[in-house]
Amino acid sequence: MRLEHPVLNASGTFDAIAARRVFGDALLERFPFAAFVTKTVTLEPRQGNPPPRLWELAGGMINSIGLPNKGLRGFLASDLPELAELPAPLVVNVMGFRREEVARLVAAMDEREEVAALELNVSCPNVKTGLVMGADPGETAALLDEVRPLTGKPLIVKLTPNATSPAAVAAAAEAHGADAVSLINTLRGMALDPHDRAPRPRPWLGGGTGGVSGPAVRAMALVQVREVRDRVAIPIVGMGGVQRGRHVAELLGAGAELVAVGTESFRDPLAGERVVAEWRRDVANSGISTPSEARA
Ligand code: RRO
Repeated sequence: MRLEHPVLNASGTFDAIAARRVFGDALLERFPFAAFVTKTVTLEPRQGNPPPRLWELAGGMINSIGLPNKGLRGFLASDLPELAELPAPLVVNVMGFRREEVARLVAAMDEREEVAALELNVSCPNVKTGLVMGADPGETAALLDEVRPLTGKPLIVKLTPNATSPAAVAAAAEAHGADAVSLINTLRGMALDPHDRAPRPRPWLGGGTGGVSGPAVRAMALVQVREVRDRVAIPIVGMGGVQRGRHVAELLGAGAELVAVGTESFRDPLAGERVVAEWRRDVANSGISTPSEARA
């Protein structure tokens, strides 16, 4: 895939279909991202976790969304035709609770020419079994052994920061056929209900615990991208707390080829466009023009 610049959206943080309703065709004329990554699609439709689903922190937020989505059939029937109109390659993020579910999702997406690439979400912190496949190198290898033969499209494995060694999981993904890895997903965290005065206040989030994102996690993203870069040769999509063009340069410098904007789009829906403009201006001022030059 050839992309116009290195900035994508992080899965689940920019709803292009809703944005199109609000901004109309202006969204297509000024589409901020070099490729568009969908919110996670599962085999069956899901309601998601009970509310509240968000907690705002000084340095970002905690989410416990719980993968609400229309399921594979609903995605193919109603979301995919709309997403195919975006002027950027489409990356579909998929997650299964068992390997066979991921395999069915990958096989179905392989048949659709509108889908440019797949991101395997083995790192959702908000469902009980979601983490297992991505927390263990052996499980990640077994997943890739099952799904790699099913598609020739690029496969990106989205890594969890909640594993003992994300770099070991990345190495297993690479050895078993992944084309790229993306990181970081959110870090497990929790907030307590501020209205609950009991000695042991209840959690605020309906799902109990959640995933921390935003500027608070940027330093963790940087070190994990660097450690993964030291272990694998495949491209890395780096993300975690990107708010400005400067942060794109930092993740490229840590070893990423592409960078995603996530939580900042909740605060500023035009963040993608702004971050790209800032990064382009910094590049023009510095004379650096490629990610590999930025790393040198
Ligand atoms: O939907 C979610 O709760 C969610 C997902 Br799938 C994910 O991968 N990461 C996250 O922080 N939340």
